[in-house]
Amino acid sequence: VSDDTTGQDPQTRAKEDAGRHAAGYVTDGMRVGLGTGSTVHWTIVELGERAPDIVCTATSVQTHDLALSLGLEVVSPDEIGHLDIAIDGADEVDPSFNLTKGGGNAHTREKIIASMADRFLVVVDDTKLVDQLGPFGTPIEVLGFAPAVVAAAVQALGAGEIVTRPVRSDNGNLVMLAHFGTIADPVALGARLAEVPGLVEHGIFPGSMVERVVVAGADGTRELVNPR
Ligand code: A5P
Repeated sequence: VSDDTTGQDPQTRAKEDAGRHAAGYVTDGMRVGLGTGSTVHWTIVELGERAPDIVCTATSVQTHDLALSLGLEVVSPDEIGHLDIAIDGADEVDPSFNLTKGGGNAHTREKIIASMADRFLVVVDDTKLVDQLGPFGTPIEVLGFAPAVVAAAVQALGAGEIVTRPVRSDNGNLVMLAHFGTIADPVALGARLAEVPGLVEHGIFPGSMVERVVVAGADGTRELVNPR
């Protein structure tokens, strides 16, 4: 019998806990990168409620519209230039803080925003923690010009099934999910994928980008700090 009186299932509640917790890292005067997904959604809601004096940039149209609707100031990445902090979700997190991202088709913009930030924080429920990246699949954003050529190049790097998603990215490109099985060396695979012409961006984020991961589960919220 659950004692949850909020009506939320435990995973939804964990996402809200992690998302709201991370908003505590945002203080007045900061330039803030806002990620995409159902966990960082709660970071944005918390910021909207608290209304600190911040300027934001968004990793997707969805996040842009949410943040604006909550009264946050949102400008383009070029206008903001540099970020004090970026906060985003993830689809997989391994023990070295490597991430799979792109479950929401937004990983290209998310990687740009994360790369602009002094501090990159990740918010997840504990189902996202994995021993090795791979089971989710690796999202790849691909130019529509020669998608079969790109897919063949990705298969040559070890992918089995590659599934094209029905929805394009905010950039108008195709997004595919490439299945490599468990990935022994995600940083090396990411470097190989980055060399494929026509592959705009892949969803492997090296752990070196990540400062900490806020993880929520049934037993509460904890932080994994990357020793880097
Ligand atoms: C968006 O493309 C992804 O990188 C998201 O950050 C990721 O899918 C996390 O989503 P949830 O927080 O909804 O699980």
